[in-house]
Amino acid sequence: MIRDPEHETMPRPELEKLQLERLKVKVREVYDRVPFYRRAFKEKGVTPDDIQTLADLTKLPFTSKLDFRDNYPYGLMAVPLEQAVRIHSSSGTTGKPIIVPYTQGDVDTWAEVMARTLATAGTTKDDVLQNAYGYGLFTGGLGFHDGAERLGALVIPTSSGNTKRQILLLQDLGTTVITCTPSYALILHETARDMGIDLRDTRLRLGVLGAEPWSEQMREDIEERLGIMAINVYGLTEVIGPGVSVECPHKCGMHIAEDHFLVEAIDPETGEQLPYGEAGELVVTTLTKEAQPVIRFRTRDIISLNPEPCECGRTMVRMSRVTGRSDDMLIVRGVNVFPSQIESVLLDVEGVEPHYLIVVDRQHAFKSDELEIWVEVSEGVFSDEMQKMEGLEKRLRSEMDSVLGIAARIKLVEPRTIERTEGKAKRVIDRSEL
Ligand code: DLL
Repeated sequence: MIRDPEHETMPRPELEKLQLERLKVKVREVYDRVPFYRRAFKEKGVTPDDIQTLADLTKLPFTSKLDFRDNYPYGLMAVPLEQAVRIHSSSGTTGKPIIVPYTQGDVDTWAEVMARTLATAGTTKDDVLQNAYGYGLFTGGLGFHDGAERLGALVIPTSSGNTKRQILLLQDLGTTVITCTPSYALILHETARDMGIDLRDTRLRLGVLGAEPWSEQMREDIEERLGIMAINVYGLTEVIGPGVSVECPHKCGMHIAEDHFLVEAIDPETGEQLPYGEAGELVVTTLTKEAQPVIRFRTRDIISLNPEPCECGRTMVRMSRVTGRSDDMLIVRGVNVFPSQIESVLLDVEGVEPHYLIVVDRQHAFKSDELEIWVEVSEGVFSDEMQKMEGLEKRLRSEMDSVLGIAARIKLVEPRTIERTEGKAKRVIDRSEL
């Protein structure tokens, strides 16, 4: 359902006009109120008056995670602290957490954006939505909670973890929509199976899954195991949390809430803006955030943008699945490869479970001659004769080589030996952590 047709199906020229109006206001606001931005603008020799068209965006400086660290905790705020009503946070890459304050206006906007996000994914007010994203500083829990309530769905705020109880509630309360990370969806399936429950026999029909990278193959696995449609949802703490983009049931890219977020794809090396269709780093400028607007935030997420109208009628630009983060790219004998590509190849092979670990030697800064991949094999295969295991190992090695061009050492492990995590899965691990 299109919850907000006025914005979601707005003709592009009108949408761009709205974006420009909002951009001008935000740029002026941060310049006047946030010393960090004023300084950064001055260094680039740009003032708010230079922003006359959307193309002028490229004149503005980028913001990065490091700027959050340097201005920790409140240095990027554009309103007095008394106007903030909530804080969310995520772990930074360099010690200090990322802090994001929200005004009441921000909380309201976000709830509306999330209601729209859930509606786009196919949720209605008649759904029973079990929210298994973690509640707390993480944006997943409260973000989905507020959006689902705004939509009028019945929310079960289980948070993540306590999986047996989740299954019990899911069955007894007639959950129709589950919201959690893709890896937690698999844990739900595994735990249900242990309890003798087939999730395909429950009322569960839809999963709105995100917060971590996952492949198309992983989607197929989840849809099959849980008997649901699995929809991809994307967002990040620095710009709001979940709600930046989401797929509609056509599953052909995530619609960006462009009336709130102005997006670009850039070349991560040069910072140059890329044309539609080319893979690059997603950069987001918030158009409506009050407490802590961000200008040209470099997400590190690699995506491509598609402006073609979608069959669903929405005119908003779609972004592809995140294929990797510019900082988690592995280099194996000079070949660049993202963990998600490895996942795609693994899960295409029969007899393999969607649980794996990529073991790297960080001493060599992600550069190695050979990669080690641990992967769980299915029950049937594991109990079978040695020969089958060897065949599988060989097959995986040759697929890695022929599809990705990398040499990988494959270690087949027993089902359920790789550690499960209830939030975001950790797929790449340093040898020293083993
Ligand atoms: O993960 C917000 C969120 C919550 C999104 C619930 C979706 C659902 P952070 O913890 O700040 O925020 O992590 C943001 O997670 O830059 C991506 O690298 C990654 N990420 C988020 N969604 C996806 C997705 C939340 N659908 C970082 N696919 C982002 C791939 C994703 N990566």
